Amino acid sequence: MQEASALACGIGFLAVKRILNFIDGQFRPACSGQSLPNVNPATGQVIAEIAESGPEDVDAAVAAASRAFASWHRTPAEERSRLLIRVADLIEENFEELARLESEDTGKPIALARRVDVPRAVRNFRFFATAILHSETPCHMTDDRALNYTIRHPLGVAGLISPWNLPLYLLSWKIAPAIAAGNCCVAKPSELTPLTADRLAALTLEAGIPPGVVNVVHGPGGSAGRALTSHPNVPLISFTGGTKTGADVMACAGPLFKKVSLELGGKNPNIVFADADLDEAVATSIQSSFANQGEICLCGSRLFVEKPIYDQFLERFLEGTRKLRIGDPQDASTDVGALISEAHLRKVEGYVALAREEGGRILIGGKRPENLPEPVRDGYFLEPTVITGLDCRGRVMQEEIFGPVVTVTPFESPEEAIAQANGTRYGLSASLWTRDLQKAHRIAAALESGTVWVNTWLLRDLRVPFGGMKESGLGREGGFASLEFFTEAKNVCVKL
Ligand code: TXE
Repeated sequence: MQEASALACGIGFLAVKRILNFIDGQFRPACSGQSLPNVNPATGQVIAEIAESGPEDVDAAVAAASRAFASWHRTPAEERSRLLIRVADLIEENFEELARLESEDTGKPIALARRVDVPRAVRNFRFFATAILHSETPCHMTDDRALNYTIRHPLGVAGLISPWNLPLYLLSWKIAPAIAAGNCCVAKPSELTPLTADRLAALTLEAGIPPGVVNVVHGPGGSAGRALTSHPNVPLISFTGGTKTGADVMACAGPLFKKVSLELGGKNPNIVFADADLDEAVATSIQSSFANQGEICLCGSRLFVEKPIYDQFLERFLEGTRKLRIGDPQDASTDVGALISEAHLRKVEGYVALAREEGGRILIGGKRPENLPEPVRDGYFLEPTVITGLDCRGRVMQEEIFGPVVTVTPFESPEEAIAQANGTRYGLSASLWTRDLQKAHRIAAALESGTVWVNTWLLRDLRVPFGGMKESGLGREGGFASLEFFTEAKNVCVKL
């Protein structure tokens, strides 16, 4: 199957994979015949060529999905469940290959891909495969006069657009509930990270998912992605990506009255009170600042520390950060890998320069690491960077940087911490650290944030509603919220 999806082709002296679209159970090149280079950000080398798709390819994928929908939505839930569980099993069987591909494609440490990305893809399929066996719809009597019950229908073709930071994790988070609920889908992964989407497409076929139920179209957001968000036969869009792009998705989907779910950016506060367990708060804050090079929408990029422990916390935080090993993502001991692209590295470096202009102090990092070993010498790396002394209203503390950069700011009272935490246009997630649970509940209630973690970070239970407030998104996915999003309710009222 893999041979079919990734044909070898010669570019200069390098043999690179050719990533094709997956439409109606077949791998095929883009209608334009054009392709885009796909770069390993740790080495700067081209590792694949991907189909550069446009509206014609999306049309073909939507047509295939529409045809498949006729029988897929009638397939009994038990059978859909069995097939999804088979996909989960196949991801597990191909665990090492998927972890390696994810690391090569994104620059993330392979240890992280093994610990987070691939296991979560397995869980996503298992979770929704079993959720559909346990969901029910409401039914009630209107006095003695009528019986009301609700039917939930899948909508048809779901358009699923995903980003580059957690490619397999986020794509499977969309594909699994979409098809579990009886929809067929056209997925558009990020053009920067097509490799695991390509493998997943092959695994769905191997699992026995009928052709056309899952389709994958590769290529740029402006052509392939837009063709999907503005397609009249795609009634539903689930999008994860930048806030600006989210606005464009809404502008395309709005006039067509599509159902839309948007998971967008974040500028998440991480608030540490003086009574916190300092060991845990320091260790987890290092993770929440720099995991995946800070390229997780849930990273705590604004750290607020209560004055009495500010110096002590900062000292220990810097000490721990200095110990992070930056280098070859394929080395199992690496903690911090490469950023996704040279353009993104420049953007993040631009924010470091801006921090200096805004009066900030770069305590550590802020530059590319020196003396990296040969295979990764030209990769897009940036040292974990800690900045203090910034005004909360400045651009560095207001805009999403999406890199290994964290700001640290002292606060004097819970009220000040809440005001600072809520003082951005984002509202995705927040962490707070305290041993006083009453205080924790009070502050959690006051934070404008879709998720609040207390004394932890990134502890994800797939049943909970997940999404952002303000400009961090629209709608909730996760658990039954996903199954609701991927279906439409119909009330049937029977007069007795
Ligand atoms: O996201 P984009 P990018 C944030 C982060 C990052 C910024 C840009 O701040 O720096 O977004 O990242 C497709 N119509 N996040 O450039 O452009 C695109 O091809 C339809 C936060 O990757 O939003 C890709 O598949 N689709 C985030 C997907 O949208 C379009 C994770 C996301 O790309 C499109 C990643 C269009 N007009 C980045 N333009 C999170 N919250 O998890 C692009 N796309």
